[in-house]
Amino acid sequence: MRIDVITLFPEIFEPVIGSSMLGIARDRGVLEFAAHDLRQWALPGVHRQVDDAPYGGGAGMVLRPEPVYEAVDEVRAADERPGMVLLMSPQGEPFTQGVAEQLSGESRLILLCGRYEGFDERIRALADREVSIGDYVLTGGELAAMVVCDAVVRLLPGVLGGETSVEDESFTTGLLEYPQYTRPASFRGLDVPEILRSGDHARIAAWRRDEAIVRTARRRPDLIARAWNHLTDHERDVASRVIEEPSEDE
Ligand code: JAH
Repeated sequence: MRIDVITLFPEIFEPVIGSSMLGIARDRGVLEFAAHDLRQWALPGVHRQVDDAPYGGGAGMVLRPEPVYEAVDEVRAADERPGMVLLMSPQGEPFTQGVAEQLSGESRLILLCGRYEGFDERIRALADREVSIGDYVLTGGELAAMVVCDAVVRLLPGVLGGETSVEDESFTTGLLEYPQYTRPASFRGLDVPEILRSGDHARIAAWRRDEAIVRTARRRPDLIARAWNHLTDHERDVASRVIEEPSEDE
């Protein structure tokens, strides 16, 4: 996959993309990554302007359309794959594991990161999708773009080294993960549940499924509602008992 990012802060991507799993993906040739400075396409003039005051008045500055359109044209032309254009924005569709899976099937992504108080509405027409990583305001789209890159690239074949783990992760199963333990068996009076040390793999699998349901029902009842049709009668029982449970502070 090739990912091009268009941003006023290209340098903040290098340490993130160069390390961790994204760096490994790049070294293995699974990922080609480039961050482009939007200033390259600034309006002619000493100020190298990319933003301007909003029509109609109001606080702050808005990203102008011309630099962004020229940037997308030129970046797009650098490769024969057209690329899906994504706009990072708090007004976008929620970025979920399902969206990450869809994007991981693309051969090229072009990510647009805004700054200032927002972008000229006409910039939206350039984007195939507008995505939000959550309901909070950032100072720009760059951190959101890095989150999207991380979630998408780790799904590419050859990045995680073929673990089955991707498939039974939270959000892939639609439930939160069950509790995990490693050595020591006892730590500061906190013990690993006996069943996990029993060697009884069938009982361990059943315990983990129940614990995943209990945890999800307590913390994210919205996910239980969504998974309801895929749960067994026993799992629905476990979830219902938790949902009926009086909460701690009542
Ligand atoms: C902030 C342009 N979903 C998180 C998110 C994404 C982008 C932005 N904020 C939050 C943002 C300022 C300018 C984009």
